[in-house]
Amino acid sequence: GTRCTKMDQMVSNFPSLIQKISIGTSIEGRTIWCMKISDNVATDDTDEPEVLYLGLQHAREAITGTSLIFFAQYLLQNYAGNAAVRELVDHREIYIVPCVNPDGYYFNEANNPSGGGMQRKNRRNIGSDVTGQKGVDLNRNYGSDWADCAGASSACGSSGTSNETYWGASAFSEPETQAIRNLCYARNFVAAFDQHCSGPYYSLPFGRRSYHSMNTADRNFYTAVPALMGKYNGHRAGDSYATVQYEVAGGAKDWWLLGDIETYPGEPNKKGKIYGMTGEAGGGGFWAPSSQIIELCKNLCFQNMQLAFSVGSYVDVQDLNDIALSSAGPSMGFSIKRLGLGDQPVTVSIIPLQNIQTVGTPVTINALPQYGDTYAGAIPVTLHPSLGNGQQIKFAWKVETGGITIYDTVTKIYNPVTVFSDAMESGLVTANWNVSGGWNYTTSAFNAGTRSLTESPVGNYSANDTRIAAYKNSFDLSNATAAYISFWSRHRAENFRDLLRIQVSTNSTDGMNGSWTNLSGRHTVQETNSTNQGRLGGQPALTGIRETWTKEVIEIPASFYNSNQVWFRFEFTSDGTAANDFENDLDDGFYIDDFKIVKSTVPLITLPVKFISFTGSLLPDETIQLKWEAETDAEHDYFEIEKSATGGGFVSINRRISIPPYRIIDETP
Ligand SMILES: [Ca+2]
Ligand SMILES: [Ca+2]
Ligand SMILES: [Ca+2]
Ligand SMILES: [Ca+2]
Ligand SMILES: [Zn+2]
Repeated sequence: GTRCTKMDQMVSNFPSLIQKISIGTSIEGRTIWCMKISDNVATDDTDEPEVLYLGLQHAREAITGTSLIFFAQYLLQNYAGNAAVRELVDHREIYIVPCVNPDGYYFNEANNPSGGGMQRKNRRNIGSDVTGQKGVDLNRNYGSDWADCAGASSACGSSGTSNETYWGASAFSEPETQAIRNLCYARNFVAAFDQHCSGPYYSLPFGRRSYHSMNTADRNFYTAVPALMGKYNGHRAGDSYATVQYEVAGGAKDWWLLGDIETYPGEPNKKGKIYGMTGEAGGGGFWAPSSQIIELCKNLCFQNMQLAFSVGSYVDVQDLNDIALSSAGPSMGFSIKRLGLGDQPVTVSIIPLQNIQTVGTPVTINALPQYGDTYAGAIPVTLHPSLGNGQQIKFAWKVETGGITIYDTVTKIYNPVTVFSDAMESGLVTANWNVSGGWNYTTSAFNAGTRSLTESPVGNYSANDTRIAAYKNSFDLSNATAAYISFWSRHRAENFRDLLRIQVSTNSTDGMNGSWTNLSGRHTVQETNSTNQGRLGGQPALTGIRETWTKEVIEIPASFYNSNQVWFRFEFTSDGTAANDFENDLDDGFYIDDFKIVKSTVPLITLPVKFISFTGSLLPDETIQLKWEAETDAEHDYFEIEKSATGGGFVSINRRISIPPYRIIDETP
């Protein structure tokens, strides 16, 4: 009931952005509602890629419906003030069915009004009268591998009508699955997401792993995109068995990818290939405690946005130049890699932010035909003519494709002092690093040259590992005005469980002993463990899967600039393996290349922006609203808002283009 009220409120508050559409009727006669969110929502804009989200196929998995209502509200309420949300809503058609199984949900509501009801299936009048045993499991009723559970456990699916996974009398026997099927026939979904709970996983095709194999391009999509979606919720991705530890037949995700594929566009009762996946959700049990609801909704909101970006043209951008600039007229290199399922032209430009005099023309890449294709290019700039050694240069890569804009802010230093650098190309690892636990140079992966540094040179790391690589000399930051660590990394590690900490110390004598501070960089995450069951503990680390070489840049906090004996190290740690947890508990680990520590020792020129006011306020949903007023010059394009709990190691919260009023929300203060 509450959900329908919320939907009606959203429709009346944002009538040009959201429609509520009936897609069918449940077995007990309730309407199955779908929300469509897009600009000009009444118009079917065939240029805008379509994405589908389902909640409450399983009626007791309460957060699944709640999180999709939250997602819809987030898109609508932030449309006016958040450029990324606005671009997404303007250039996608987002379909959300928050409650596929209204009868089961109402049954739980009627019998357990304060939560905890155990009805999972729909309410077809079949099966025993014991509470929770009637009905058909909707997510075993789809048409791929339906009722084919040979050699698998009963969680795969069951012919027993009272079983929780009863697959129904025939594929698509149920009006609820028919409604989803017909919606998919009628639309052109590129990807679809089926939200379940609980457990921090993305359960990918295939439900029956021995029956199907995946081509390389699809495998690359199903590796890169779930890794992005899980950046802040600690989800780990794999097929059904790898994640939830049982196989599934007749699930939505497999039918989306494999079922009823049309041979020509618009063929009746057929659909295109839809990149389907199942998401579980963190937190405990089917009915998350109220203390977890907001956090879970935020985590799932980020995930849902990442999937929506990925159904259209969407790319990763990497800044290629060294952090130390030695030329007054450098050519700034970039590479882009296709991450999205669409392929529109990509335009790359540079927004000068500090100490840049002129910028060359933007570069347009017309096509990246295959998933994962890359393109490397460069844009020349000239630096401010009187720029002194040690001064900072700041700019942003602005990457526009299919109506989506991606920014990447870059800091460089003009002729800094190089404290230490290692391209990992020559000699023994012990010439530069004090190592424990197996770190060594390797030829099996590299960003440049032929070698990199890795914590597990032979195969996977082990459980309960601690492996350290420390730069073998301390260094002097007592005269520093800025100091940065820069390196490239590529990694496969169990998300939020197996971690690479980037650490500095001022009281070590060998890089091993002493007390250490974890630094945050561009790609580190530092969530708490409240719903993801991970090991981050609110401290920054690199973790998860990133198979593309990625530049990490870390600002050493100013609190270290009073020490002439600073130590640096990488600390890799893994959790213990757990039964019934995750198949890829152990993985290949981290590769590090082109490592450099630089510092500046001159007084730094500051940005040409004068702040008039700056205020922060705590909103009822536990987010922080920041507002400010400023005088900016004409060259100024946007504000990058960064935060830190310690006065150093700032991480980006958001960006705001330079059109007042300046206002952003920190979703995770
Ligand atoms: Ca539209
Ligand atoms: Ca190298
Ligand atoms: Ca592990
Ligand atoms: Ca390895
Ligand atoms: Zn479920």
